[in-house]
Amino acid sequence: MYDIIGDIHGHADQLSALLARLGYEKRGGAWRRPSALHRILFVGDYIDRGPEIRAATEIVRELVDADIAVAVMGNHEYNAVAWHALGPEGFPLRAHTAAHLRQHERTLRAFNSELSDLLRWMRRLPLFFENDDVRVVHATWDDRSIASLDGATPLTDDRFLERSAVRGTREHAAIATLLKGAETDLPPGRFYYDKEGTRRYTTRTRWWIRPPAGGTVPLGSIAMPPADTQMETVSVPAAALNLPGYEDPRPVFVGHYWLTGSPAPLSDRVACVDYSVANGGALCAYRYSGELPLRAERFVCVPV
Ligand SMILES: [Mn+2]
Repeated sequence: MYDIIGDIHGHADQLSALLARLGYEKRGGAWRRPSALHRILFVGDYIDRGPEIRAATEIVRELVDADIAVAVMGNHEYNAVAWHALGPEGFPLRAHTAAHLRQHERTLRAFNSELSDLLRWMRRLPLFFENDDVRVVHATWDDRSIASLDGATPLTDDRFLERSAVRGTREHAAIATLLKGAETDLPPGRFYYDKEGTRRYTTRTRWWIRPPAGGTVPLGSIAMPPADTQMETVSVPAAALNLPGYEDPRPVFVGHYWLTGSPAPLSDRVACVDYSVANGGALCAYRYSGELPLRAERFVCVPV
């Protein structure tokens, strides 16, 4: 029995409420689960944006330490590690721009910039998790990216961390794909504005779909929201798309995509559990017990 929990972003109250709904409770200072068969899988993005980042990370860390949960890394944890690490020339690996600061400042404030313990923990988070039953990654399951890594926790290596901040390296490509999502270029001249008002010339894709070998594909059929609705009418050459597809019999659970509306799987074996708690939405979990196809009724959300 796996309870896969979506992006928390410092919303400790909703996390506590969701855990209670799922039958987890803290008694006498120790976390208890509904049964010894239950296990929590967190999909990443514990920090930034929300009001109780310290409390949220404490709960996640307690559950991991108690061997009740596994927590994988989200792009916000990666970005925080890179923000606080210096490259060989003495500059931060993630530039301290205004836009990057906006994403991270709530965490800086919550910890009074005393993040060393949290940073050590975040650096050790695995980039993905898999066992015989199930797989979890923050944004995209991509066998090629995973094969390019030296194990699930490559960021503990200083050299890997440094190189991951350099565009064009295999380390950068793997982090971008696994934690930020496979993207594809929009046709020349096309763009849209993301939720932070930044112009985007690429779109996140429905990476689990393998496009046909030849011909063209309507962009709307492979683009992930948010995107320009006019893209529905634009077709791109299938050869230009580099989508990994997903055909493994084990289901894969992701976060990251800021979904809204009524929770439902993305395909028969791919489900996103991020329903935008940091943007007025819900904190959701999927309670998985071996069923395929995955089913909308298996989502548990607060509020709702
Ligand atoms: Mn994310």
